[in-house]
Amino acid sequence: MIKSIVTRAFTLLFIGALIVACQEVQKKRIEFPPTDLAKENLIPKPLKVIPTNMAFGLDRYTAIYTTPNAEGYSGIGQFLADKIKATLDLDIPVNEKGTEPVERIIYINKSDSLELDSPEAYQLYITQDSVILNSNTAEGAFRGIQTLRQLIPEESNDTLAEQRIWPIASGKIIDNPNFGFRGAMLDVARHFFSVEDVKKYIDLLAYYKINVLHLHLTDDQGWRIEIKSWPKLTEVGGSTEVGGEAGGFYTQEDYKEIIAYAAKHFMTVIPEVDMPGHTNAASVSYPFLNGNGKTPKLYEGTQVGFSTFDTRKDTVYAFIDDVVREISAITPGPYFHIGGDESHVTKKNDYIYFVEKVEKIVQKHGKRMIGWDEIATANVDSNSISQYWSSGDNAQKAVDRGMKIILSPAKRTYLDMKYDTLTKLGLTWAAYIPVDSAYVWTPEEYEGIPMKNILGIEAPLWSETISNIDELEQLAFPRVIGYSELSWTIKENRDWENYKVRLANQAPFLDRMNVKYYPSPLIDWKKSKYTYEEIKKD
Ligand code: TNX
Repeated sequence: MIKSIVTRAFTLLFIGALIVACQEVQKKRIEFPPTDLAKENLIPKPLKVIPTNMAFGLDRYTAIYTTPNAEGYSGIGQFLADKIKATLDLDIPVNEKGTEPVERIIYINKSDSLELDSPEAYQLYITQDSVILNSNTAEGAFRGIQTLRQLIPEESNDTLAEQRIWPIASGKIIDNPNFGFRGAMLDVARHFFSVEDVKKYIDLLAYYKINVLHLHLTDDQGWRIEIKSWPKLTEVGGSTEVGGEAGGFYTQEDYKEIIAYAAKHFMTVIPEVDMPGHTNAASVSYPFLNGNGKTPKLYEGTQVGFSTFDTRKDTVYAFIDDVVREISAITPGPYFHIGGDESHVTKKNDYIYFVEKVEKIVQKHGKRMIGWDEIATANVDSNSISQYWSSGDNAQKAVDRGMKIILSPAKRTYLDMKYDTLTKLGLTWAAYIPVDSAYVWTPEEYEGIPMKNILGIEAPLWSETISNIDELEQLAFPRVIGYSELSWTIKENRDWENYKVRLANQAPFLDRMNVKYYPSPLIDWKKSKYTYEEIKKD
């Protein structure tokens, strides 16, 4: 109580000081031509945008201040300053006096407003002299910072002042996500992707407020995470990949580096160890695991559904216990994904027995189990989560069990599906998914799954046909940007015609980040280094 009064008093004092400071700088204010906050190309579109048709001038007389002693806030201020430095080559001091006098302030404020009713909610007030970002949590502040980054123009407006100045449209933004789970999955098993590749993907996803990265760490073609108690998994099982290249794996230190990088971007990592099918790489490493009656050999093809663990051996569960324990110990997020898809050579009863046993192991290690939609055929806990990829029947079973569902319908969200008949990379088994059909559907009303069962949306990128970051980007971008909006923005605020223009305007950002996005002919790209014609010629 007393603490809260003291906090409030300090906040009020600070705001008071801010108002005085703002009055001081009134005289130095620079007038810009009218800018309309409502016309900015924000993705995902915020809940409410109220323009006031003026602008805040970001320049070298700007400083960032964050609420003192609020955990995570100064780091977020620094994150913003680093991005401004990298993009605009502008040094903005954070919570300290810089070399220049301060005329305008970006204030990142931890509030305790009841209006901000979810952890990721934030409000942004932009006036001519200050930007005030309010959030109750560091996570909310981080999401708000992404909005602010998107509002900073790529080009400065130098005609009005002696120094370079970047006008930010004024007004108020009130924002809050529709779904708290907004994910992307990367298959590092079919082809391995380096820590640096994953970090770049995190950078890009975070800019669009995606907050979950699901890593598909094991499959028939490769085991990609070091397990100290079972070293052959990576020595043998990590040595190949689709097409016969050398494969690779993350040491536990590498994995921790990814986790830390994701955490800095307020992103939860979900590790997946796919079983009892998709386990050829594990069984080659330790043949006692194998349950399909054949001698396992390293596999570099792309077929699915031929492998299975032996589900009736205690030693198999002792092995799984070690794997889940070691990975859980270095995974701060609440989830562990057990795969469970396409176990075509596991007998039905064995599959059910397996999933129920592994669920207990996952829970024993303090994690909440996620599995592909087939897991709902077993008698799993209502606290476990089903990831819908293909079967409406399985989704219904999950609903009947009171489970939450992650929506990843293959024909809508699979980033590895080709855009159209001209796309070289990707598969077609579920659908062609052009940029519009990726966006124009309603997850809130998908196949009768009640809204209360939907945890969120995730876009999986399987890697049978992609082997480097450029190819990854070509399949993921621009579609993954659309999934960010589908999961953050409420239905009433989504509209293809409007989205299409905002997407076209992402080109300068994507180009600057050196993202080899697919320049879909459906979009009138603002400025694109890679033309549709070039891709067609490939
Ligand atoms: C199906 S989706 C799979 C993956 C493949 C993918 C290719 C799912 C749970 N299993 O093993 O990589 O199709 O699109």
